[in-house]
Amino acid sequence: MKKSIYILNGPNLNLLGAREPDIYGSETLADVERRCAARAKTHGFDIRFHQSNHEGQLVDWIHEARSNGLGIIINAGAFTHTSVALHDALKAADVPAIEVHLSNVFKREAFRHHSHISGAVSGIILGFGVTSYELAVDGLVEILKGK
Ligand code: CA2
Repeated sequence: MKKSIYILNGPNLNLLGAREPDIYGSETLADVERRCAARAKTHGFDIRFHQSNHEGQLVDWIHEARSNGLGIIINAGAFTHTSVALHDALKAADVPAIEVHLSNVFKREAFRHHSHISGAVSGIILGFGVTSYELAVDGLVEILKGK
């Protein structure tokens, strides 16, 4: 099986485009997937794109990426600010990971300023809306090509 870039999305990101367009924009998660697939394709890579509202499911996909993935792009949503389990899973992943956020969390509430996962990833991209994901694809590919 050809290895892919895993793109993982956490809680409530299935609502993208349906609410809070002033913060998150009007594109849907399906639009994000299409954009990421197209961007990865220009670099010769395939993606596996997932969303879950459940922490354990995200942990399971990170474990899966250890054997079937080239790298991980993760928008952990609110779990970013709470999850030691995601930190530990990313630390153990053995593949490079990029943390991504649509919004600039540092312009928002103080509880969004701390990330539990930043210390377990190679890079972080935030604040560019849906373009954050495309920039993360480019950044991850840079890391993969440098290996
Ligand atoms: O800016 C980001 O990408 C966030 O990871 C989004 C999370 C938030 O908890 C983080 O602090 C920053 C929230 C995702 C929820 O997405 C929604 C999208 C549309 C409508 C409602 C929620």
